[in-house]
Amino acid sequence: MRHTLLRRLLAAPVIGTIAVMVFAAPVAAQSTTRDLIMGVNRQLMILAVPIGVFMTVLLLYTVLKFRKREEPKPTGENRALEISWTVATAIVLLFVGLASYQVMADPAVTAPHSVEEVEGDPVEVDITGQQYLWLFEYPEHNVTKPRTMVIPVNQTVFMRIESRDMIHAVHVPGLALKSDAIPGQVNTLQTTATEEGTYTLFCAEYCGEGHSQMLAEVKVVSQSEYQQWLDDQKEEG
Ligand SMILES: [Cu+2]
Repeated sequence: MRHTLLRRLLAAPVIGTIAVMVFAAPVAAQSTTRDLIMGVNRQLMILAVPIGVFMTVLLLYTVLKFRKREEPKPTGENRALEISWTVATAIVLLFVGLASYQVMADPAVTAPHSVEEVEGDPVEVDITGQQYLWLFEYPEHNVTKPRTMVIPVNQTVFMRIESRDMIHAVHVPGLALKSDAIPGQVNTLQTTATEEGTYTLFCAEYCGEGHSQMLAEVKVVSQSEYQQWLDDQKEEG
């Protein structure tokens, strides 16, 4: 009877794993950065949910099964058990470490310091934060625009981020980009947007009374629209 109960309880982690795999199924990401981060998040969830469910079930089972024992006896040494939980923990930590390291070492997550280290032909954008707006400069084309950054889809974009006054932070959740903007220091971001659309850039570091209005738009457009936009800017300038 009890064994049937135990077996039923142990089915929970299996059901949990299946549920996570169904609900955390890969969805089309909007940038290579987002794809990497969501991917490792999914992997870790598939690992963490069954372990969490298994531990909870084990705890409940132990509490229920032994609740009536009046004279509890301490557990003696059990070397096999101790070795197995040490090894199991080491394997879990190794998996978490390797999975995270692979993502963190990717240039789309930890960008190189200079554009020379970027493969291919990246679009360069210098992003400057100031109370309370964002400026986007395209140094290769001599174009500077406030409040709107236009980038081509499926091409690497390399961004240098700086501030003129306070500490600000670039945050584009839709593309999974985030970096501090610090006076006197250049931080970098690199990504390839893979889906056209308009994404909001938020300032993610409280920088004064206009902080909540310190927004910008990131427009991901086709290659031809991007060229057209650049030409228009040059004519205007
Ligand atoms: Cu700000």
